[in-house]
Amino acid sequence: MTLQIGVIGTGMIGQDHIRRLTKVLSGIEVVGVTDIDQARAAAAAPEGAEVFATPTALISSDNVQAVVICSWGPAHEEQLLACIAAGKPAFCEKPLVTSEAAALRVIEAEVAFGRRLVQVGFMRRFDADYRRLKAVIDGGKLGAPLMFHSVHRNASVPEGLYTSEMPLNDTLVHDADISRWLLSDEVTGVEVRVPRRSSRGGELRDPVFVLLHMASGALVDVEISVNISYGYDIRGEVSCETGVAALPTRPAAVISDSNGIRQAIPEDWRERFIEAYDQEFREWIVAASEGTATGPSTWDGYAATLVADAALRAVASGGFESINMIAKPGLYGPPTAMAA
Ligand code: NAD
Ligand code: ISE
Repeated sequence: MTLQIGVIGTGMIGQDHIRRLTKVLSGIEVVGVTDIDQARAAAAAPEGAEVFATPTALISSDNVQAVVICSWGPAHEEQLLACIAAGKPAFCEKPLVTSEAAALRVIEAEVAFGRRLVQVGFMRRFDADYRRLKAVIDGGKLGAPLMFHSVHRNASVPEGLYTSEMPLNDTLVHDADISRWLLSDEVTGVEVRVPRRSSRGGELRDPVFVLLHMASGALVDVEISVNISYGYDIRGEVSCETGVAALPTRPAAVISDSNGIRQAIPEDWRERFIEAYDQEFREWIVAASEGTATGPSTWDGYAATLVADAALRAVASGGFESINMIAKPGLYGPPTAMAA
C-alpha cells in the first residue's frame, strides 16, 4: 500500500525532502504541498500533487494520510496540534517548537490521543557513523562516558534570516539531542561562553561555546560556528574511562595537486547527512504506514527545547542555568535519569 503524504513548507529542506520522497524512497506518494509562499509551493509540487492554500486544508484533506512539516520552527506547534487532532502521523523538522510551553502543549495533546504520532527530524540518530559510535559506548568496553566533545560548524547561514538566538535555539538542538542519545543521559544544566566574534557574521553572535551538564555528571562541550566558510564540519569524540571513541573522517577522494594532498569537506547539511535523512524517512514511513511514530519523539523535542531555552538564559546571565523536566509520560518510554 502507498502512503499518501502532504508536505508543509517547501523551502530549502522541504524541497530536499520532496526530492527524496519522490526520487529515492518507495512506498509513498507526495499528494499535496503547501507554503505561505504559494508560488514556491507550486514550483516544488511533484506532478499531480495538489497545492493546498493552507496547512489546515492539507492536514484535513482525506487524500493526505501523513504529514511532513518543514515550515519555520514557530509555525510547528499549530501544525503539529492539527495533525494530532486529525490522528495523522507527522514528521516534524527540528526544532519541535520554540518554547517550553508549546512543547508541553504538544506532549499533552499526543498523550491525550494515546499513541505516538510525531517523529522529530533529529537525523543524526540515523547517521551510520553516529550509530557505530553509540554501539561502542553502549558496548561498555571503554567504561563509562565522561566527556563528549561536539563540534558543529556551518560554512554559512542565510544572511538576515539567521539571528543571534539561532546558534542556540536552532543549531545547538542537534548537539543537545545527540548528546542525550549517545550518552543515554539527560541535560540538567547549561553554561555558555561567547568568545571573540567572527568578523564573517557581522553582528551575529558567532561562534558560541556551550557546556552541557548531564545528569550522570558527564560534561559535553559544544562549539557552534556558523560562518566558518570552509565547509560543513561535524565532529564528535567521547572520552570514556579507558578509551576514546570518535566519529571517523568521512570518506572522500584524496586530491593531490599543487596545493598539497587534501580531501573535500561537505558543503552543507544536505550533503553531510544525505544518507541519514534517507534512513530517518525509511523508518518514519514504516511507522507512519501503521498509523504511529518511532524515532526521536515529542519528548526528545521537548528536551532539546529546554536546552535551547536554558542556553539563551545562560547567555544573558553569564552563569549556570538549570533545567527541570516534567515527569516523563509513559507514552515516551521508561523514566529518564532526571525525571523519575
Ligand atoms: P526555509 O526558510 O528555506 O523554508 C521554510 C519554508 O516554510 C518557507 O518556504 C516558508 O514560506 C514556509 N513557511 C513558514 N511558515 C509557514 C507556515 N506557517 N505555513 C506554511 N508555510 C510556512 O527554511 P528551511 O531551512 O527549509 O528550514 C525549515 C525547517 O527545517 C526549520 O525548522 C529548520 O530548523 C529545519 N531544518 C532542519 C535541518 C536538519 O538538518 N534537520 C536542516 C535545515 C533546516
Ligand atoms: C539547520 O537548520 C540545521 O538543522 C542544520 O543541520 C544545522 O547544522 C544548521 O546550523 C541549522 O541552521
